[in-house]
Amino acid sequence: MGRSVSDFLATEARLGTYNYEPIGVVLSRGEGIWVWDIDGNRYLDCLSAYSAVNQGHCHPKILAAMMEQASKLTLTSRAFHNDQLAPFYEEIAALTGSHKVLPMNSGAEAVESAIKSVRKWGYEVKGVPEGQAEIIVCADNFHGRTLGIVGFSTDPAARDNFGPFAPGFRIISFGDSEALEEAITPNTVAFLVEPIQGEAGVIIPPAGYLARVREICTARNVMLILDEIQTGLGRTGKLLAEQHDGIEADVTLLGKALSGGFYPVSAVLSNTEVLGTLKPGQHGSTFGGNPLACAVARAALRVLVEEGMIENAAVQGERFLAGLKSIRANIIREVRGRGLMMAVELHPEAGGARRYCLALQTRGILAKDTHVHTIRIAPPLVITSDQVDWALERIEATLKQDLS
Ligand code: IF1
Repeated sequence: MGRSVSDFLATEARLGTYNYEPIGVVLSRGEGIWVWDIDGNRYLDCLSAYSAVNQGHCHPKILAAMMEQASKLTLTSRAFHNDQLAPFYEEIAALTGSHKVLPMNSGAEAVESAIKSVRKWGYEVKGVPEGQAEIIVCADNFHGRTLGIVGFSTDPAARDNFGPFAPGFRIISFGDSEALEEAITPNTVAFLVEPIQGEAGVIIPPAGYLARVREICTARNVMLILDEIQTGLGRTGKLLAEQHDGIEADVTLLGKALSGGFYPVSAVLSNTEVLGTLKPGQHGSTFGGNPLACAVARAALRVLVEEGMIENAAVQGERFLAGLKSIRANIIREVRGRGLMMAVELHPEAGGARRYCLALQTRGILAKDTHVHTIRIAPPLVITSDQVDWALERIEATLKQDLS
């Protein structure tokens, strides 16, 4: 008899830092859209590790690439070259149309690296006075958990009692292009924004917003940095969410599904100007661009494209969203989504989304609440129509259930 759920949870409570409040399930196996707990119960993963397993859990081809590389060479540091970095650069640049790539590890590291690079571009190319560079961000943003990033968060839980913070950030409302125009000064070097705000609850900006933002940034010589760490790599039904608006960012940030959930891999992708400012000794990381990360990322990108996951996300996302919108339940305030990045916002009278996530768990679906009243729905991009219908049936039953 293995350890019980309560034993796992007690040990975590005793020794672990209490910085998460997980749902009481202990997972031990994953395959495609399914995960199993230690008692053998199967669940549809409707969180996909916050869009890090877009390719589905334990994708066999990514696993094979990881095992093959892990048995040969895992880490050399960037003090030496390795035979996986150049092919990774070629493949990600060709796929995204980027001119320069900076390989990092976590999403937050990619965000921090972009902030450093664009400030450097501001001083050395745009001519902003030393120490005066400004970056515009949006209220309700989520870009990671480092001190630099939480310094421009508007979420008290993310920033309270972590100060003092770095200066040089201006906050505007999301979705308001006029606010951007007004906030730009001669010292503005960049606008950093998520194409769709994920953590905020899948907040989709008005049609045309990103296209207008692109025009403004071009006209004012301000770099547009799109954080596609959650929206990118097929999640919204396109390779990059920016493609819905037919624009190209100056700097694009990727992470999460860049490794299919096998390994922390992130990347800053840019035009030549921004990343061209970094010279030897000015930035780096022990694991950034290591051969194992590159081999895993190459496989993760390959299966995403070759197995039609991006197109499937568009087709199944349309089906899933229409199904969610057709649910007649008084507690639903709004259903939002693009591709397989979806959310169901409940009225406050419903008593919070968490209890509905717990009820979903009893029906074999794992989902996560955000900002108290919203249930995120983001299954792996390999989900089939039958599985969408299977999920919709259970979500509808749960949302119609009287949990009072
Ligand atoms: C947690 C949230 C999601 C991100 C975007 C950068 C990062 C993230 C758009 C940083 C990371 C993760 C972090 C994780 C939970 C999850 C999350 F709820 F926190 F906000 F997805 F919405 N840009 N998001 O979504 O990437 O450094 O984590 O690799 O911190 O609880 P990271």
